[in-house]
Amino acid sequence: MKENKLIDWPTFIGALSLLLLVAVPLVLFPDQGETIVLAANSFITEKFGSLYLVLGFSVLIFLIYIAFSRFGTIKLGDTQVKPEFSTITWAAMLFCAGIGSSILYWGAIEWAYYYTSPPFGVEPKSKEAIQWAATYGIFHWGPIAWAIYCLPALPISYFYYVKKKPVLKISEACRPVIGKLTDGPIGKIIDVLFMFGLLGGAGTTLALGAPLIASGIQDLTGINPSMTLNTVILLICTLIFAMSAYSGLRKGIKVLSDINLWLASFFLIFVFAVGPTVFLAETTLNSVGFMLDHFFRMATWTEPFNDLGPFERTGFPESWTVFYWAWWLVYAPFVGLFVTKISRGRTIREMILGTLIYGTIGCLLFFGILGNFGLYLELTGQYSVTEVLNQQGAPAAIMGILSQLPLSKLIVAIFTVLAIIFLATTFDSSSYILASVVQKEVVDEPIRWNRLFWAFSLSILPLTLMYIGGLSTLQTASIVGGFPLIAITVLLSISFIKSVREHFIEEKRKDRIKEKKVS
Ligand code: NM2
Repeated sequence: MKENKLIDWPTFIGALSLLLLVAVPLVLFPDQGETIVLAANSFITEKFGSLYLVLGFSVLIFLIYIAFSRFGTIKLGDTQVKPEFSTITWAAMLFCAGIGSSILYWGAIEWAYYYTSPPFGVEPKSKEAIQWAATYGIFHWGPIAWAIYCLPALPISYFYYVKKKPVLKISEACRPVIGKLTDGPIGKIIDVLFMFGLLGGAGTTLALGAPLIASGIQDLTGINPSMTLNTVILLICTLIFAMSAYSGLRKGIKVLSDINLWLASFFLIFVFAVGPTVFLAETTLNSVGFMLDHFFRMATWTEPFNDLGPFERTGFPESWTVFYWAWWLVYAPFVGLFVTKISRGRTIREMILGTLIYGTIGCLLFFGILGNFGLYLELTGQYSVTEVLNQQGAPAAIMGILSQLPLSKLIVAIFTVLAIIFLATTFDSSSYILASVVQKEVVDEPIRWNRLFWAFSLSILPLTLMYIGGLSTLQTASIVGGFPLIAITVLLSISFIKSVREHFIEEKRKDRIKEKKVS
């Protein structure tokens, strides 16, 4: 078949084998599997935790430098081209591309984990713990996180618009550094590792999202959550996406994303208006200041010593900051490909500052409104979120928070629909990218069976992870998947710097020739 010739089989088989190599033993030997997964988690986070922190922090500094240097003035597209989308639409699309159902989950509940197990040796549930609880989430979904998202967009968009070379593969964006190796095994390994990372990151997302939806369904219908229900939910989300992809209705997903944006905005405005508005506004603003005050401290906290005794650790930085940076990292090249597509006509500076600012503000709204509402319930004693969290788990606690709102059934329904659409769009965008990477060439869209294949493959890891269970297990998928991405991110940065330097040398040379001609 002609279609099959388009498939880049070594990458296809490489990524699939790696996926099965991880998933199959875990299903066959779940008990040993759990031990191995947790060992892998602590090995990477304890031995290399600092590396993730250094990377996150450096990426932010690097981006700010690029934005304000002459490189920031490079325009993505020809000089006369105007930005394709208005800034608001651009910001909304950017946010939707990078953020999925996880913000519903963590936005609502992250504070509760910090409140009961705070950082810096702070007394649990103390006044100080409240401050950190309301702040740390915003930090983990803040400027460093969005900087990690933005970095791959630099080389990719530069090649796409300025050099006019469409980049659909991450290996291609590394070409200025690795040269001809891009076309050999090294290039393929880069792509396979990127795919593996994305499968891991999506694994974490889907394994968190499915039980959340199950809990919403339980609230609405009384059906008890179970592994079967989780599996059905993942299948339904795949099917929603598959139907629109199969019928060629690209618009289907676009419509879903729009509905999501409206529903999410309505939801947040509703909670803000009928909830404790002043408390929400004050706590959010206060947390922004608190975060800025402690930004460097949080960005570099490795917990080398604390009150527990020498070499005793709470594991806070590993369980949270390192996990988060890894999780953003695995999605970053994929977001980079998307941001590139929507950024025609903008300058690199606009792209960087837009991502950092709008991304951070978007997350701030979710955490500030949804998270602080839960905190309010806890502090006033109206509803003990932490108790439910301890006894029944996070999804039940989240639904419990929502049930404290007026029209609670409607709100739970909206929330559950939001989570379902978010998951369906995660399947859509991730399978699009996975399928594109394993093709030699993409005409219009990746081949249909190829997309569907990756959409279904995306469920393999979350199903395995949910089967084993435990938050650390889910986190491990991103942490392990994200590890090779550290090196790839460094490669991408060097690649960008190298190309834009050459760009300016070339411009100067052209100017000199022009000057000579004039004189
Ligand atoms: N990030 C933003 O599940 C999702 O929301 C996708 C998750 C990396 C934490 C992205």
